[in-house]
Amino acid sequence: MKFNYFKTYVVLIMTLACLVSMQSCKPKTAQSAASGDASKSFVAPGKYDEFYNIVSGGFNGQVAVYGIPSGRLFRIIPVFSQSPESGYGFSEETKPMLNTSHGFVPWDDQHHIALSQTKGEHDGRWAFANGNNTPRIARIDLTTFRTSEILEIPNSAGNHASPFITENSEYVVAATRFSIPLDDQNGDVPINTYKQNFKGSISFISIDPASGEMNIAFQIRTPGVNFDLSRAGKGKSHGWFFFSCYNSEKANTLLEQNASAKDKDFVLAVNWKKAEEYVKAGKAKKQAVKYAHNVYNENTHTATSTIKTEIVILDPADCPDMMYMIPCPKSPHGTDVDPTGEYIVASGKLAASIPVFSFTKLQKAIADKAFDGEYDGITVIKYEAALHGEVVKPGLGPLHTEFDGKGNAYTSMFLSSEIVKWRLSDLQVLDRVPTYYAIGHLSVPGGPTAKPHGKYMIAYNKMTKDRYLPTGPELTQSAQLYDISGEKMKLILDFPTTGEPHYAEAIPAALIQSKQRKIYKIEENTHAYVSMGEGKAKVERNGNQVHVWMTAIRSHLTPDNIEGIKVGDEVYFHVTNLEQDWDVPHGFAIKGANNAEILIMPGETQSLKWVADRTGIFPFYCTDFCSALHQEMSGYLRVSPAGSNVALHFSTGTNKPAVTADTVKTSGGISKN
Ligand code: K7E
Ligand code: CUA
Repeated sequence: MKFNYFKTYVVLIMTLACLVSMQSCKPKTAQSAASGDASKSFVAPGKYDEFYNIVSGGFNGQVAVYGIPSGRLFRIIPVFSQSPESGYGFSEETKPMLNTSHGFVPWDDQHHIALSQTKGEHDGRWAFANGNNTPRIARIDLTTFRTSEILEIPNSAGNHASPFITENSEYVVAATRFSIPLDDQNGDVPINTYKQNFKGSISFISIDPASGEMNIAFQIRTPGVNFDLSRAGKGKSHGWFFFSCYNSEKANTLLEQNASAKDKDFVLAVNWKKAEEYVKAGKAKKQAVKYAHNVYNENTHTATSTIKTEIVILDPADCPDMMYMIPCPKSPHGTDVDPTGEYIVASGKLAASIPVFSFTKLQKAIADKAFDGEYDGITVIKYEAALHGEVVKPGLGPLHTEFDGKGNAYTSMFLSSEIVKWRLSDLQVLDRVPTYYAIGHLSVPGGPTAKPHGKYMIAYNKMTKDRYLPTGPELTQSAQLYDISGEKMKLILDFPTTGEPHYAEAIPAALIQSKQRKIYKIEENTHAYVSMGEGKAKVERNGNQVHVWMTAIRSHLTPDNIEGIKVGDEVYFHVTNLEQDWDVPHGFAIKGANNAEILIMPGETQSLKWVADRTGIFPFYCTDFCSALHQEMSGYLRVSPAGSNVALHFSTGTNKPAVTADTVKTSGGISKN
């Protein structure tokens, strides 16, 4: 099929008009939006949802968990953010999770989710999530819905094409959005030396099959383009990865024009099995870099952060046949692989059509040497030689494509605010529905796997003007649920989301539900400051640091009277929750704390640092309504002047007479009921 330049031009003008106004074009059919069969999304009170929907939070740095089809919000998981609700990123134990080579970075921009797979299907073990801004990948454990690990990515800036996973969770990949001088080069160069000095990189991060732990197996150095998105091959294309890239112009200013100058950019096809061979053959060179690897240990209940200093990197010049560039109109965004692994759908967000590449044809093109020169030393495949065909006039601003496992694809159209359903075999458009408005990603449960559950589709929208009750200058983003079980897509539910949703995956509840961790066994708690029972509660001073070994059980804290703290002391409350029942967290908060509360799960120990800044009495209390006597679950801490001789003293349930330094050195009285 030939490119129609005139049509392209007309569509481009329309596209640019939308872009310039920074708005998507509202669908003309907006008025019909009120209809929809809401009963299909109804989950009766007391009944469970069919799917967990794990949704990126965009600029809030978190991940949210919803039920599908109800749209119920179950949990917000702090990942690249501090959470005043749980103490994540505030407690002494979890602060190391947010450590990077730049120090403590408590925010990121979270766009993509990848669920672990076995044989091309979801296995319900882990969710991976990217941080764009300070390049990182996190692993969330789906038995605890907590962040277990965060790995920083060196040689990267804007970790956008990430994380995308292979069909047996061999790797998650991370390709850089911004090319930059590599980390071991002198980066102090004029910005307009972009073409000489700026390089891209792709990281292949291995996943330990048992623990899930991530490790940068190798990187590939690439031309200085911008990588946008990616998908692993599967089935017949297992062993390959496909990355969309834009800014093949290598512009370093006014990208909205200068990175849109060329008619085509590329999809980079990487043969990662071949890359593995090159690494084994010793072709990868060591490079000195600096990146943090943070791991949370469920026995010590503590994260450790390790700064690593080396990776190995492949130079494509040393690795023939490892990767190829496929020309692709025009500033492609999503690149998605269908369930069979045969079709690679690249959505040129400024293009008039959607090119669909064929893996079989790509292999043939390579065998036949159907090449079209080189780009920065990388062989370019002839566009037509790899092309299965183009979806003609799909809509404006195609971004992302998901699949239903029945031979159909669903592409989100940002500018024309719609989803277009089309057939993979003959590329015919079958149906289109409006979204409200400006859809980014979309998700079919199991959509990126070899076996999608083609029943629902969820759209994630950037704008909701006129759609919900307004809330001042900032309006909510939203998700919309469509029934795709029939020929026509049907809107069945709208619900607001937290943060800005980008990608999301949905997974059958049955894969996760029964595996939930209910408690941490207290006998397995090896935290350095655990109190194994109330009798072990104590307070110790070490210079101006005071450590409080505290326990929490319905409905008291031990100790609950603490004296002998002095202005300037740093007090560490190490609170062990002695409960061994499901869903009985206790919280801990103290007046004047500069950080947050901590919320401690049964069997867990967490620590809050607090500095005594003035004399007085400081109440502390449990923040989680844990029993009828929750309001009684509290205590007092007395702060004396810096030079005071009030001795350190602690108790629960005993009202000893006032003590002085002469009578008590370090003592405690724990009442036994
Ligand atoms: Cu399209 Cu960052 Cu995946 Cu958002 S990206 S929409
Ligand atoms: Cu413990 Cu409220």
